Amino acid sequence: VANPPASASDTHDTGREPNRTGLDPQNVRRGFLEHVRYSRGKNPETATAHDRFMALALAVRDRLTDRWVRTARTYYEQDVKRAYYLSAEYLLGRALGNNLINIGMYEAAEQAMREVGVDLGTLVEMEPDAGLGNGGLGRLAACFLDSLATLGYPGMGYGIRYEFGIFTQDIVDGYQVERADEWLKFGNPWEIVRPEKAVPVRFFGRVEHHQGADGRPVARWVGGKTVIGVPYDTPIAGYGNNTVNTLRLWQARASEEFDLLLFNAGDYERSVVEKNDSEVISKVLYPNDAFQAGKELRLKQQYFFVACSIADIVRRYLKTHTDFRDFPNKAAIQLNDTHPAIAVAELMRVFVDEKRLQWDEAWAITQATFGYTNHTLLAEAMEKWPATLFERLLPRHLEIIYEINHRFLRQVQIRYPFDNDRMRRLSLVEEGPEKKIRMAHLAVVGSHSVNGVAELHTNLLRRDVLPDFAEMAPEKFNNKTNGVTPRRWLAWSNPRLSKLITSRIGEGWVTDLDQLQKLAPHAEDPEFRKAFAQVKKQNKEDLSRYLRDLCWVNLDPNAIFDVQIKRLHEYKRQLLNALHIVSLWMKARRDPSTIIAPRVFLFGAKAAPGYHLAKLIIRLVNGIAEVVNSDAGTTGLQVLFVPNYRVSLAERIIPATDVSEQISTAGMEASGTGNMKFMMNGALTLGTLDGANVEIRQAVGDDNFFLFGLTADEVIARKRAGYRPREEYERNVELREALDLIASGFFSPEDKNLFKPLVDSLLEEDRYLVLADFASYAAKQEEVARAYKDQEKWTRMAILNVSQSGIFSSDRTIKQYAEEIWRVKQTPVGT
Ligand code: B1N
Repeated sequence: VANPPASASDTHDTGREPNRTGLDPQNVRRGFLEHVRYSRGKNPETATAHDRFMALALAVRDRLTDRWVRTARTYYEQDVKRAYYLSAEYLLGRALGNNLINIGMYEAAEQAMREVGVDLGTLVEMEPDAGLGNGGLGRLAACFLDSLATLGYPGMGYGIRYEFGIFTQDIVDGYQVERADEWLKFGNPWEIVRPEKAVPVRFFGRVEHHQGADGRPVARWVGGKTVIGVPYDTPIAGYGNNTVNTLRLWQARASEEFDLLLFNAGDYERSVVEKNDSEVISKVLYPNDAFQAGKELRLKQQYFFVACSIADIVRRYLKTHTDFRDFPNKAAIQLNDTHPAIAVAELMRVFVDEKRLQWDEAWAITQATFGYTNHTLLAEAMEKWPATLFERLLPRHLEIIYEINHRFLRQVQIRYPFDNDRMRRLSLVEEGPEKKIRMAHLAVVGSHSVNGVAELHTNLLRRDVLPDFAEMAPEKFNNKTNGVTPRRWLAWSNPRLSKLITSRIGEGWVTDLDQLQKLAPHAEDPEFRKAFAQVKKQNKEDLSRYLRDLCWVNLDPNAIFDVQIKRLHEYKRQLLNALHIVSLWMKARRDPSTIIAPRVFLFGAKAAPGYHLAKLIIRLVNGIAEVVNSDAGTTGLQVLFVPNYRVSLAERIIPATDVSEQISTAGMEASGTGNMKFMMNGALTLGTLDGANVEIRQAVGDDNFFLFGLTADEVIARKRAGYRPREEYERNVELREALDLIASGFFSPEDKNLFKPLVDSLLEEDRYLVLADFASYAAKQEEVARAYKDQEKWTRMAILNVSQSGIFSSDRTIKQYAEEIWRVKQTPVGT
């Protein structure tokens, strides 16, 4: 990609030379050296590796800046409709490599660094992951930002600038130990703070009702406390174009440095406490994935970033408009799950209370503006807030929610007279010992679009979770199957495979992933298969080297690399994987020839700090690893729990994977996105008919997918029929032996009863049907091992997986959101 010349007015503005931010190696080298000196205050000789990372990152940011400014100007001048993505989480990972790839200066940077005696790979490793998310939901938001920019859509992300992202995980004596993620400690070279765009946010207080001058009632939310939201902007560069969009993250600041009244009264301590109360709002990401803890601070976080973002969006609209009739033609707001759902009430508050719109007009505009994406069917993840909490924290919003509910239920009553049960089911308010606000219901009634994230998930959403809403407003419901960005998850993370692919079909696949289909015929070419297998082997060697230094283990790169990396959750069934490993190992002890093909089992997973059973599963996997790895009689089996799983680790592991474990109980995993990354990198999926696995299997064909387990409907039927896990245990010798060995304390010699809670939960309830699916899983695993022995056939299957992965590009997903929900248009940015 050629460096766009700065426009005449740009250079005139600053008087800088036109090629200050050129992309050729000489220019990059000069930019780097200047930042070493003038941003870091160092000589090349005294600069640390971290100084060098910062200097290069700043040189890269300089090279994004003209495009960033031009992008903003283009959207403003053309007054385009924008898509606003509201998300409590963005799991961005590292930015340096991705930005180098997207603006087409990776090779130039590599050469520039070589010329000054610096290894680019070492600098890349200096960058901490931006871990402002838990798992799939946050990573999806990050992939969407990449696709929006690459496709040239006017899109913007809003969220929270957590000072501490997802915790760092240490493994100590087999247990997870959490440490604070101090990602900002050494500075963040990508962000720009914009204090002039700060927004005040009110909490608590009370509502006063008056008669307005126009005779209409006026509500005034007064008193309470004010917190300031300060925006920090991060550039999001498209691949191979001039688009640089913005991710705007809000940081909470106390409204005054400290309360002067208190300070002057001598109560210094209390004045500083108040400051803490405000600034704690953006302190830390809640580390729960698909679970609602119901903490007041969490609701404060949600309202905080929503209020800031809505104010920002309305302010931007009013720069070019005088009334709100055109608002839905200029702004589409997507709610990433219900975490920002309070935005529905907040936009109504701004319209009705501040801008004095009539309720009905405000409501029509609001509905036309919002779309809601649901990401989970799990009951324990559904956000419901006690009305009492709402009343204290956001008194005006509770009134507005009651008004929305009143008007909505009246419509229900007209459509379904005398159906009180239906009214109770549809209400935004759950009655019971404690009144609660159902945030999903608020999001559904406040939006014109409600989508699930995979076909199966959307169908289950319609049928089982929101059936009354789907019946009343079927046209709202739609599916948007998730996707992942091929820039990070193939071009950047797997350079060997990328090069091989490009050598056969050209480089068009990077922005048009369906072109990977052109690889299918090459699966029949023995030369291509050989090169493909070689790439996988080299990636496995790289990973083995990395894990040797990190974990002090020597993994066999000739073994099958069988990988399960995702959050630790009972429904994801890491336990099924672990139980099977125990049974494999027991068989191999009796007869080593039962090891059909050598295998390395890799796990990576963070458990929510309060999720005791999940943490116990981590301890179990480590207990199993200790035994299996030290048993000289079963060298064909290795087990490793890789600590601190995160985006940058996924980038190393996925290209080296042979078998992708996607083994959730059918009907529980809304989509999954790791499954797509593995497929794109030539791993074969061992999976249930859950989430997007269904569509992966459809795309690649049954012959190239290892399917096992009950279907979602069968899971429901089994539970309805009265599932008895102990019967599975009695029936299956291998399962029984494995469970008995765990129960005996063999993997926890220091505490024989350590795993009793795990074994008991499996034998007594087994909510996720681990035992019911065990036999089917074990049988399919045996098939996997036999298939791997035919290397030619395996490689053919792997190539076919890559070739059919095009539909899982987030570019496809984002085009569907843009065309079918947001109605925003691609708006190229000129040079
Ligand atoms: O969202 C991903 C899906 O691919 C996964 O299947 C799904 O589990 C994940 C509350 C969540 N659903 N719900 C959450 C995260 C944090 C939180 O505080 C819920 N994450 C998902 C992308 O669609």
